[in-house]
Amino acid sequence: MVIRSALLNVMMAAARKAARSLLRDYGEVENLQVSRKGPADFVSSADLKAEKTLRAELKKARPGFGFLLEEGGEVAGDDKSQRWIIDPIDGTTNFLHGIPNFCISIALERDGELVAGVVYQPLGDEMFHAEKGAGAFLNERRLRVSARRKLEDTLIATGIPFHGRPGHEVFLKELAAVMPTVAGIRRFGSAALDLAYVAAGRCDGYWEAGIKPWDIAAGVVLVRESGGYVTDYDGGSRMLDTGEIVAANDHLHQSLLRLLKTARA
Ligand code: 2AM
Ligand code: CA
Repeated sequence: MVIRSALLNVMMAAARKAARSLLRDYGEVENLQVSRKGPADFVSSADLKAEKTLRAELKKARPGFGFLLEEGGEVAGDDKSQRWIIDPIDGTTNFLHGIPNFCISIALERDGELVAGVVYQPLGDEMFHAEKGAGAFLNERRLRVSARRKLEDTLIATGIPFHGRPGHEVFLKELAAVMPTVAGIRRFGSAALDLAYVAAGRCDGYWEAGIKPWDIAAGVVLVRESGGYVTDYDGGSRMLDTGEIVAANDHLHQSLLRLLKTARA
């Protein structure tokens, strides 16, 4: 039996509550695929509804904390030192297309440092959670990053820049550098879950640029607490500011970082 802190319990309960309406809406989205208008408007209302629930639940439990929300932006709290960083649906495009790889992501930042993270994938009922200094877990099971040492054996996740966004050419260079050296590359479409997969040893590494704080904040805690390394492209910890992130197990992080650097040179 894992003993969890009150803080993680609050975060997990909020995620489960928001997931209930999300799952109902996802069921509808699957039906809407065949309509010509498509489910886009429906999905944005599902997103807003989930965010509202998360905000209300967390506010009830910790009234003073501030928020950084994907939809609602920054909301200052009375307690300036702590804020929740929230993505109500990470993997929105998947959700919209009836693909089950999406999640709720909640992180807590205290004095500028990420101290707790929850990534909940409702369809698989996979609750990834971590608190600084207390380890990372998937449901009841303790997580550890993979032990693979050779790049040629590794499965690496990444994200591809979206339509209308910059960075397509740079991404292709990065891909050209990484692809021939690894066993395989995956593009799952949810940054938070990609990081959770690195924490769980399912993937050996992950990189992406142009990413937002709410996509990665919770996943960063998961990777660190499972013994992995997570940095920006310079090897520092300004991922939330730069929107660039490289995560991997302890053996591979430097090699992956080096490959990405050469690609950009
Ligand atoms: P989202 O689903 O919350 O938007 C995958 O590469 C990551 O990019 C996901 O975490 C996803 O988060 C984010 N993403 C998806 N569509 C996006 C868009 N149009 N603009 C910016 N980020 C996006
Ligand atoms: Ca997101």
